[in-house]
Amino acid sequence: MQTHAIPRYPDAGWYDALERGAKPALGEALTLVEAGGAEGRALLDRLHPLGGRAQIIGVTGPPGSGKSTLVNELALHYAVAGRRVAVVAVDPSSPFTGGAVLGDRVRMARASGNERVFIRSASSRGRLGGVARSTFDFVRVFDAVGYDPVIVETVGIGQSEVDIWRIAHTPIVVEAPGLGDAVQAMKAGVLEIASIFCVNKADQAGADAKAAQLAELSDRASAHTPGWTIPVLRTVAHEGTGIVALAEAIARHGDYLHATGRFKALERARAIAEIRTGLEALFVDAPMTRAHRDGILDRLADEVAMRARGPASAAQEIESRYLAGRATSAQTP
Ligand SMILES: Nc1nc2c(ncn2[C@@H]2O[C@H](COP(=O)(O)OP(=O)(O)OP(=O)(O)O)[C@@H](O)[C@H]2O)c(=O)[nH]1
Ligand SMILES: [Mg+2]
Repeated sequence: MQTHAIPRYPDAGWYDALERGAKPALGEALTLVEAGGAEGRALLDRLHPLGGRAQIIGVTGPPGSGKSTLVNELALHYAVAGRRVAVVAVDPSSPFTGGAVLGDRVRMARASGNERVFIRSASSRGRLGGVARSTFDFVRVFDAVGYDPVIVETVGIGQSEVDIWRIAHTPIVVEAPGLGDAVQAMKAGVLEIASIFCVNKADQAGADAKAAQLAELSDRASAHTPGWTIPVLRTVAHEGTGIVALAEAIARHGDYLHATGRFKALERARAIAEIRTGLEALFVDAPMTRAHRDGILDRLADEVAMRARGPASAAQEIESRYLAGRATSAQTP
């Protein structure tokens, strides 16, 4: 086999390697878009026309229900079938304290060693709003360079995770016996948009009760999805049991989305969410990050917490320091 030097960004050879989905170029591309600079944005726009084919699978559920283990098995299933599959593991840790998904690295070790699987975690890396934007952007890159499906794993409890969840074509809720409360999750709006329910840890006591609970929710939720009955599946992720049936249900759901035109409708909804995220990046995340860097956020936080001024006035100060020029030019056509 001939050996070539690894093409460098931004040579033409690098783009070719990226568009073929080559791992080194892909890793660099993700780092570039994650940095959020002009180069990353230009790259995303360049890749944009290539995308729109991948089925995006969202996997959410309470902590410890076995999502990462399940995603690992699912990714291997697709890899064995000859597909290239990407996993985005969303780390919802605080933007300024950082965090790691060490457990996930262990749980997904098997799949990450496979040449057809690319796993990347999205964390906020010190920037507010970074998780949602990184996740959107990573999914777009993977889709553009031929990874299909793209699986996004996120803990489904907070509001921001629900937002990330909305980019999925096929949202799957993973519950486990004795863990989490389906009704509680429903309050967070997660179950309302599920396409597939999965009772993982079906080897444990209480699986029947959990399945019965989800079947009841499926009856109610399926009323909102004409033509699609939300299946309640059982898996034992660490043994790989039930993975084939899960993959079949995901494929059927993909067919349903295309046949009913819902795939296109979801793409449009995602476009709006991405435009919003882009605006938030410009008008919220960027000034907050700069204020943090300049020490102004700290001072304002103290002043507001000590009741020396109101939060609106603090927001006003950040606006006039970092956005005033922008606002004026935005208002002038
Ligand atoms: N008995 C049993 N254990 C399982 C099963 N699936 C996963 N586990 C175990 O459950 C634990 C949690 O699994 P994870 O895959 O990390 O769960 P998770 O939902 O990704 O957890 P977070 O990412 O922290 O929210 C691990 O120790 C797994 O080995 C299963 O089907 N049965
Ligand atoms: Mg996990």
